[in-house]
Amino acid sequence: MVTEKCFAKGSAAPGPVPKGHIRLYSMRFCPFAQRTRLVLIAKGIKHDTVNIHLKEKPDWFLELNPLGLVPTLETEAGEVVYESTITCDYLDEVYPQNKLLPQTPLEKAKQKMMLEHFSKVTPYFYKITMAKTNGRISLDLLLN
Ligand SMILES: N[C@@H](CCC(=O)N[C@@H](CS)C(=O)NCC(=O)O)C(=O)O
Repeated sequence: MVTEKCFAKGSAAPGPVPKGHIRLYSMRFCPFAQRTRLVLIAKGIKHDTVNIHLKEKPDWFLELNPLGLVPTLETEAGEVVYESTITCDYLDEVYPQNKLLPQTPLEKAKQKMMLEHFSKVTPYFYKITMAKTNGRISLDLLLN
């Protein structure tokens, strides 16, 4: 079994971002962080991952991102980027290999329209994972 360390309030900061890497602050079940993770992997970007306990956030994490949200990226130079779609755009621009995002205005617009469309699904993800209905997921739960 793989166990990943999770940083909670009071835990020591993870230290500087390793040379040649970028750091992803994440939470294992966060669908937004999954976007950033997919881009990091698809582009073969060297990175380390620091999982944050989102109910007990360390103070040093709130200093990096006052909104306290994951995904958050930190570069070797200490620059911070957050908001999942912005982190994906940033990674695609900074790391030129395996371009993922379209280059023409129309294709860019189409991509954004699709993202907008599929973003409506994300709240349902939470309803499913947070569901406690005797182990059953009812249709009501998905529709309300
Ligand atoms: N709009 C943000 C949403 C990110 C988000 O809501 N992440 C959740 C975890 S899935 C979070 O960090 N929650 C902590 C909190 O709300 O305090 C994005 O796309 O990055």
